[in-house]
Amino acid sequence: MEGLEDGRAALRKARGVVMFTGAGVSAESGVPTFRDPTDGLWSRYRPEELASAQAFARDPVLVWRWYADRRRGIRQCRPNPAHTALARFLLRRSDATLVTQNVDGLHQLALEEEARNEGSPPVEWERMLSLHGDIFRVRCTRCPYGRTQREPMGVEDEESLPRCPDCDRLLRPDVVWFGEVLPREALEGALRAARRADICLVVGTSAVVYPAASIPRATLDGGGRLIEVNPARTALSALADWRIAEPAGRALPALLDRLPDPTEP
Ligand code: BV8
Ligand code: ZN
Repeated sequence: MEGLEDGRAALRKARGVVMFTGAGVSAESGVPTFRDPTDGLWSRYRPEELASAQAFARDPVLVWRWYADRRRGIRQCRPNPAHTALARFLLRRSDATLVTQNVDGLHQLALEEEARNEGSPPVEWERMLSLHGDIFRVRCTRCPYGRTQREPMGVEDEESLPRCPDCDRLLRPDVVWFGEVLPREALEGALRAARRADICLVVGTSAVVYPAASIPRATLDGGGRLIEVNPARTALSALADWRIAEPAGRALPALLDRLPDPTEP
């Protein structure tokens, strides 16, 4: 696998590693990415046309049906070997931080499973950062109410739209829509870790959505280097020192497993 040995050597020497992931890391789990032409009802819309407060205000039933559909699909999905390899690396290396754009919760699931398998304490929240929220959380469009909501949602019409138990206003998916600001602590924590990192491992992202896509660039600005894992070229490929043009489920176990922890004596 081209780029693999050099990438492993760079990770072995690195002090500070940020792993930055997008939808491609969940592709082998069966979660559709944003830029794949999804089939059925949703191929008529671009995500930017549905994942926004304007779309929700205009047609909350359509937007909720899109999210209910995506949740139904994601609920059947399991972490794949890419999620597991990243979780093991994060648990083993206290100088590693995982920053994801994904809202599918598969990184968190893999981390919980690996921590249980290894009998290790859960990773501190500052090292597992979600920039765009969680598709299995809902929050009120007006008051502070919010909760995890994993059960299926049958949204067919106005009457079946989920409402806040405290103030009766509409509930919305607790994700960051286009035109909305990202959670400040997660974004600042991710940028801080990226600036200090020797390596940013960029996995399965087209790197076109900002400000998330500024994370790998912050590593470059801090004098660090990029490893990109993606079968296709992206906006970052020309800036990557190493590219592994393989699916993440195959590349990441080969790249990360059994790497010694340089911080151990
Ligand atoms: C904001 C949650 C403004 C919702 C998402 C400059 C600066 C700041 C903002 C902007 C800017 N320019 C433009 C903007 C606006 C906008 C933006 O970036 N637009 C883009 C389209 C140009 N940004 C925003 O609106 C952000 N907010 O800036 O607010 C503001 C500022 C101040 C004050 C107030 C407001 C908010 C953006 C967040 C949107 N929410 N998700 C939901 O999921 O429903 S974005 C969503 O799309 C994802 O989270 C992700 O970020 C993005 C999809 O990208 P990828 O994950 O990369 O997925 P994609 O399908 O594109 O690519 C998959 C890749 O995987 C491919 O390369 C493929 O080759 C590869 N792959 C496939 N299979 C595999 C694989 N790789 C490895 N293995 C495989 N097996
Ligand atoms: Zn409320």
